[in-house]
Amino acid sequence: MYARSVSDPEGFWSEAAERLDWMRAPQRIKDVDFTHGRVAIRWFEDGTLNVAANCVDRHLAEHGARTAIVWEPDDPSEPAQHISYRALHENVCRMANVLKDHGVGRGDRVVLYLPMIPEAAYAMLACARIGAIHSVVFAGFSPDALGQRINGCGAKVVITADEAPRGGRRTALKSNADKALIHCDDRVKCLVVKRTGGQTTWTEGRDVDLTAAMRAAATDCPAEEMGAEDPLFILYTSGSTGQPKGVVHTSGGYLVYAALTHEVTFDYHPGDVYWCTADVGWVTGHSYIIYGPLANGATTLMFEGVPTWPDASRFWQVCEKHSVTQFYTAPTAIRALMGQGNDFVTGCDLSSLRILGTVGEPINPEAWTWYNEVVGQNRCPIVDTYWQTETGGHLLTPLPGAHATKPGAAMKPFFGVQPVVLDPESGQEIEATEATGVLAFRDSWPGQMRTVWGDHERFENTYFQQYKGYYFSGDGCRRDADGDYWITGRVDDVINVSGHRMGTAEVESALVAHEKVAEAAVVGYPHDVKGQGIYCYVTLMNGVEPSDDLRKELRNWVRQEIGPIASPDLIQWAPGLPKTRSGKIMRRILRKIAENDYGALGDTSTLADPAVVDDLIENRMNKG
Ligand code: 6R9
Repeated sequence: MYARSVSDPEGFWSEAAERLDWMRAPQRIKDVDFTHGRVAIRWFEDGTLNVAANCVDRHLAEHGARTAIVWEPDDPSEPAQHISYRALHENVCRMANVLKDHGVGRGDRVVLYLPMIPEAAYAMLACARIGAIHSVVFAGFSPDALGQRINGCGAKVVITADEAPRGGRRTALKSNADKALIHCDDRVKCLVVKRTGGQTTWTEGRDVDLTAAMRAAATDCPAEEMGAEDPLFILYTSGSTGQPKGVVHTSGGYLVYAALTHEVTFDYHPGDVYWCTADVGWVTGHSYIIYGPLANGATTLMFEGVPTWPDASRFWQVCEKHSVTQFYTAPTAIRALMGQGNDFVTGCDLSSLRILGTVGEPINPEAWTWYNEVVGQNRCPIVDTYWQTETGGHLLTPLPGAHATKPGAAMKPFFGVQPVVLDPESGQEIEATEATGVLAFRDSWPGQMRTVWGDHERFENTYFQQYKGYYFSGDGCRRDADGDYWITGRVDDVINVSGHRMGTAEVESALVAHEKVAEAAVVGYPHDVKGQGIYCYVTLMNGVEPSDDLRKELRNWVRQEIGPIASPDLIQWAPGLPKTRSGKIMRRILRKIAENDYGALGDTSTLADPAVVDDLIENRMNKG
């Protein structure tokens, strides 16, 4: 199948597209140009469909009573919900009608800032149903970050909830949205799900009780006929420079790819209960909680809580309670749970599990082995799925039962995916089987992003400029003697903290926005649980005294500017930063110091003032 998928992509993908219900079946399958200056990616472009109808309506006739979503709330004493495809249809239609009542239509943008509740799924599918474009903002982002994203895509409506329960605590989402909306157009409406019933302030004329409005709305709503290349969603993600980019995914190709990868990678069969622990605020939640599984008529579990509350057995309790068959999580969660000891796992009945998955960052062999032996009891294949917000779905992964697995390797390309290892300097493909270099892809797959929202030039420059004719991933990789792929991590200024992508430039600009900070440089360093931690070198304004209180103040400042996920782990006071004579910060050196690897600093002769390096080494924070 793989050989055919690359020798006859048109044939392969036109057959794969038959898994969807099209309103008009596509005749033109693929039209792709990776040439910098005229990058264009189109799949199934003359086809029309509705994504929500594919994820909901078409399952009604035969499987209306089947559970579409199992919802497990934060608090285990609150009852779980089993939402059938029929109930899903009703709720999606109700929400779609509320959106229409507030003037939302084809092509309009809607920002979602929600907990992991069924309404998040209803909202995404309601947008898809009426042809609106959703942009989900992770509920852990700050009001500032939310405001930027509302303005960035010119959203007409924000959908949020009063509060988000997580780990027994509550985040005041509505009050965050209030703060964000101060900086947005007055016409932006705010629809509020009543999740906890907690106190909120209300702005008449702007705020709408969505729970009540849905109750009053009609239970059917026609599905718009959309072009395959009409945008389905925008999702902001971090890059190596400046502001996060709005990654744009379209309807037909994205859904074909999300559905096929979900079925094949997880060996999904009817009757399975599939659980992906991601948040819908990330791409993994989009493709592998909502779109892929629902397009396949699957039962997908949605979890509101965290792995360690009420205690570290929660994941395994949920697996037992709902007889989960496929379990898909991130290495950071596996490492955190591994550290709590095996009793939390072995006390639960995990005999229903068949396949385990990981995603988000390289998994270290110790964590892989623990996952395999303790959770999977040596009988569940582990799929280590490598992919990105930009790629829409899995690019490299072993297929369970078909491929060997190796602890820490993402193994093989998915159908239609053609990885190459490039020499980072020359940009030449390394032909030898064993190779180390940067990871790029020759040719397109249907789930690939199409553009950066409002900035196609940035799309071309980020992914197609450095290595001509390829999609460049930003990751380094190694291909071993068997031809299997190992991801070695980002080669740009993106760091991966607990599986969350962050641009070091974003943290730097938050730091320098503080009145006491003159200059800042941020790098990643190895962290036992998070994979990478955030290490900040900070130069203070003249006359400002460094102190632990100021460290705390800066940490809170960054949390406020970006969100808790961007909290600095270590802040080192740096009287000076290592710079070239032309004033460029030499991050390579800062990275080495943060990694505690200062024996290998390399060439420091181009530094303007080599003495700053000695000072930084002497006062480094990461002594471990
Ligand atoms: C899906 C997702 C993408 C970056 C990617 C890479 C890292 C993801 C990985 C992995 C090694 C894996 N990454 N999966 N590294 N092995 N199985 O995580 O999207 O948030 O955009 O992050 O994550 O560095 O470039 P996103």
